[in-house]
Amino acid sequence: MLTTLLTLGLILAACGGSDDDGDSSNGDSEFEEQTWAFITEEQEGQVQYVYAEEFAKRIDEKTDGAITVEPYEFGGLGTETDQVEQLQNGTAQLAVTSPGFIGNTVKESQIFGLHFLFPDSVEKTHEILTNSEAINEDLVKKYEEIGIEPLAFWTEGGMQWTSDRPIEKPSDFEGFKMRIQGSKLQEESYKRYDADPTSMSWGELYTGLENGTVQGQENPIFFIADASFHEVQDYMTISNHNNYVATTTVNSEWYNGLNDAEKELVDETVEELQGWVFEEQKRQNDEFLSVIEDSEEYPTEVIRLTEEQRAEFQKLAEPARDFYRDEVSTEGGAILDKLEKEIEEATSE
Ligand code: 6CS
Repeated sequence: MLTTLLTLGLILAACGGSDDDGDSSNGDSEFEEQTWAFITEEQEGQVQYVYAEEFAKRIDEKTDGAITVEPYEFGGLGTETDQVEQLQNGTAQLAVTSPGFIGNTVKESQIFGLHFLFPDSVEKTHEILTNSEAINEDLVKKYEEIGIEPLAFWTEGGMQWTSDRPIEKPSDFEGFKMRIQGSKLQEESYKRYDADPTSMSWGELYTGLENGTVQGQENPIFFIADASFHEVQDYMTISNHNNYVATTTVNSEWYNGLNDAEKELVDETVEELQGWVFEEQKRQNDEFLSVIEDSEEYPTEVIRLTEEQRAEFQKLAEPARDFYRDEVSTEGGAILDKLEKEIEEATSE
């Protein structure tokens, strides 16, 4: 019921604009008055949400208040997959989406679920996500096929494991009830370590970890601390086995219907935010590491994997690339081949 009411509110906000007298022109701006809904999978203060807020602030400034962007937190609009539908059907104009949830709709996006594909360095990963042709041209086409236009791919930071037991080697995962977001490839990746993966929305995760429905999860450090997962977990392994890749996406029909000035405004702002969000995730991940390490009330042992330990996981994770090529999509296989070459080039510089 609450979700229905909130969704209705979102539709009205998105369609209604902010003009009481029905006149949608704006004397001081070249832009028509209008309101765009921007949904995120996170809550106030968290990286996706502050990204949407910063986008809103810049659009407001550039249009002298003619265009209002309304950021929506995760929680009120249904599950993460409901949010993908809201973007697809145009209820929302913009959204930050994650491959772990959109992966069953845009199969090829599951590429981001592969462990040890991107370099250990978050800076390098950011560069690759920003410049890769495999991602920004080939993968983009796969989203377009379902009415979604991705405008930027960016990292929310390296992924780390939290657990109820120390995770230092692949056999520590044996029979381990691991929470995943929901894509087939994430499932396959954890099966490679003999873990027992279970899909779950992050809205259920704190309780799931507390009552033992799942024993561990993966996320960037800022999210682990801000969502308080460390309170109900005893260990955090700094594994950087993967990156949390977020995607700035828009409804294609809406985007293609924008006039040149509006389109330029959106594109330019997304481009500006690419560097901004890199710094923001870095700041949050650095700051929240101390929150976890210094907590006396909820002590969490932080384990830092050595290169040799990471290599053990990497060896088992590699064949998941064949799963992606053979089972996820043969077209995706071509994207992966190209991306692997781009990563090799970027890391040998
Ligand atoms: O673990 C998750 O599902 C959540 N993690 C992040 C970093 N953002 C939103 C997402 O739903």
